[in-house]
Amino acid sequence: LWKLLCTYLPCDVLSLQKSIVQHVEYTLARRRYKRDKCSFYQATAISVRDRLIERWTDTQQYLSSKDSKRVYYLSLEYLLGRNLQNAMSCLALRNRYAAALEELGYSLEELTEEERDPGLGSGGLGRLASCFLDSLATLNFGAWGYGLRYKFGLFEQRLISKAQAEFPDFWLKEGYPWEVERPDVQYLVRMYGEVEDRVDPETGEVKVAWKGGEDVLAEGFDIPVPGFHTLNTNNLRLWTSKASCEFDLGSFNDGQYYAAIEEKERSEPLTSVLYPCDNNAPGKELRLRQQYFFVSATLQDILRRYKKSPSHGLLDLPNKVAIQLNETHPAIAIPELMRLLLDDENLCWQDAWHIVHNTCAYTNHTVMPEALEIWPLPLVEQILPRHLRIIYEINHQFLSEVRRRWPGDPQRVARMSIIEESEPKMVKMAHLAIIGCHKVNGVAQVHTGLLCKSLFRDFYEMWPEKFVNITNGVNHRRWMLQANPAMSAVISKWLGTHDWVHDLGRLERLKELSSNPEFQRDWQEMKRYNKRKLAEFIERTCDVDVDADAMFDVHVKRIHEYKRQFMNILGVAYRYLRILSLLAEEKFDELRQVVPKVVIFAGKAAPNYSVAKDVIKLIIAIADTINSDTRIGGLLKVVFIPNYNVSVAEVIIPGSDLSQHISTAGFEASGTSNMKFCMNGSLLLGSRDGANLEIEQSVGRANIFMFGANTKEVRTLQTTMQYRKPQLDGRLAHVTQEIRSGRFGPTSFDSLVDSLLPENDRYMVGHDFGSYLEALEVSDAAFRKPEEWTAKTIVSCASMSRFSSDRCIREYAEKIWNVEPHQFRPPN
Ligand code: DL6
Repeated sequence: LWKLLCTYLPCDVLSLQKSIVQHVEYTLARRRYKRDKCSFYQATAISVRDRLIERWTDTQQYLSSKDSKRVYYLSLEYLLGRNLQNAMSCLALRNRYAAALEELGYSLEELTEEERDPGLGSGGLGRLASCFLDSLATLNFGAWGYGLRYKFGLFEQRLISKAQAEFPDFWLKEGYPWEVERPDVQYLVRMYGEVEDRVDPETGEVKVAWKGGEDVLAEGFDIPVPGFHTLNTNNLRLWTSKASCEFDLGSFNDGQYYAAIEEKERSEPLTSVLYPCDNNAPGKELRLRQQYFFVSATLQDILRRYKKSPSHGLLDLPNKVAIQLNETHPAIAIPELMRLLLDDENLCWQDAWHIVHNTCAYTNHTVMPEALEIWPLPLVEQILPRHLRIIYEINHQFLSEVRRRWPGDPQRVARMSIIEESEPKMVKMAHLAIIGCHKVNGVAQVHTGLLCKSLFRDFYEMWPEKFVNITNGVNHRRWMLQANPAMSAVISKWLGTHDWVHDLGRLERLKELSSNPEFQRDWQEMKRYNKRKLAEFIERTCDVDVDADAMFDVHVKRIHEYKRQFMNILGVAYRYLRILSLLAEEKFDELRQVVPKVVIFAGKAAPNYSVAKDVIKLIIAIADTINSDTRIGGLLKVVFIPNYNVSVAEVIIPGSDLSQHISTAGFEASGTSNMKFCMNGSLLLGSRDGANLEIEQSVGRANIFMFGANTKEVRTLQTTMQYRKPQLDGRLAHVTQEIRSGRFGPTSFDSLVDSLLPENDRYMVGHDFGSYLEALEVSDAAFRKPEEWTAKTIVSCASMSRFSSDRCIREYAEKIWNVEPHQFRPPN
């Protein structure tokens, strides 16, 4: 009987249909004959989830039986994207589900649209975490992600009165069929209260007790993370906060109904909302509480699982567990793990420190000072009094070592301390993470170089072997196979195999074909098809009609001064003014040379970031003027697509010809959409920053348009500009004058325009503007030669193997985690 029961669910078309219809009727209790896309999407998702769950439980069982080392990825953010097609492809059931649904009267595509993106992250850091989970599963690593189940994800952006307006994103409104609630996985997390020294009467040893305060309950929700064409299925566990007891029965019995539910009210907001900042630390008390709540529940869970095995001694933890901290957001894990080992497990300081240090590693994703987390010491003391004591002790021991290594260098001691001696004193989370972890990594070569040479230089001098670079990567299965089926079909047809899906290096063979006219024809048709889809999407979302034969020039990412969407729109305004002057001067030969262009922007600005919101307003104002100017015909259109998220990116990226990644050098740690665009046959126009530089090495200088100052030049310019103000580029001066004079609507955008004055221009827009326009001209000239352009896009795509998250994960496994993939096979 058990043998019979242990076989996996049937996956023929009829069985899939039965399972979908049964879930509509029995799980959702809806009418199976009623046409209802939402129910059928949910039932299909649950049917797929059933098939994931059996692999998932088997994987976990296998890992426990083999006692394999596990990786735990701790991230306050994930941007998972839609799961339906991804899960079906992983199970190799996409075609069968599509056929099953077709006969039931639904297309897989229309049901896909029913799924809401869980926006549990604000930008590149969260999307990277999701790519990592996918690659970890596909490469057969036993790994879990941990995060928070925010009730409201990243806000929904709408454009109202020509500006960004924010609306809450209640992504759980219809339920989330991919998750499984775990009421049996609950932990208490304490905050506030006091610490007290207690002398053990028998040993005379002083122990610290943390008393009082408030308890919040953490409950786990699990989402299976399937690997592609492998049985290995990992887990993403997201915590939600609950009151530690539903009702205070004492108050309830006293007739104080409201007092009884007060605690419930106080505890639940903890995981209500994601802070929408990207490269900016919000510095709010609730955020610190979220971080600690997340870390404490996660570490309790990891330790509980670890201790389940009778053979495990705690000192062996680093051999069985690797914990990766995604940025400093979970850095409070260092003192929390110390606390659990010292106070709950009664280990001595040296043993506890050995375990923490050898288990944890930290990834840095930014060098921007405003994004580096520091917490007021009095706040840490109030919320986490026990942890502050531990931090003091870590700092004390660390600074003693610094003093031994560099006697008579008090400045160095002050620079390296975890505590900043300001008013109030601050706790520097990055220092805590570096000291507490055995490895620290940056996310692109130039970024890691900056960490070692400037931001963390003192630490690098002390422990050079601690610092490593692991350049970011993206999951090409989502960003090519899923997002761009037309391109995937062309690639597989010409390579005669699908094996590139497992090994992106196989694309190299496309380079030899890059000038083959028939291959080029297929490639161009594929691109036109994707551009038409994008044009329809633009029509639907922006009500602007665009020509799919124009060059689609795309700039999509969070709106931030350093990402320089401002410079892009100034360049667009310049192009518009130039077309007008060619028209006025009747220079028809030159006009014929102008490449028709659709400039596409998308991205969210943090709600309290007024400069970024002004940039959106300026883009919309300029777009309105240009799009309604009938004189320029189809030569230029500008659109701002609202509510950028993973699903919108999956439509935009395959439909692009050119993509812009134009941050000020030294500010963008890596960027990851640059990789996705190249993978989708789009050429990159980029500054000398982040992963752009490594992409340039891979695709070759002829296949990328680079411009502007490099990191070293930016640094020199920033100092020299303080006393030598350069002249504003004449073209830039002209554009800004036109903006101020009302050419693009009544708003003069004074503060934005003033930011271009040399003394204000932190992001070097003025300095780089000239070379930026030149790079645009070079890209226009290349686009005028379709065969050459197509060959470049093919070579660019074929050179992307380094930027797969598979490569990245293998590097983490080898350089940081010291783990091997496992060999899980199906049960017989
Ligand atoms: O590493 C992922 C991603 C990089 O690609 C971006 O360049 C970088 O800006 C982003 N960093 C953050 C930092 N957030 N904080 N703190 O989002 O990481």
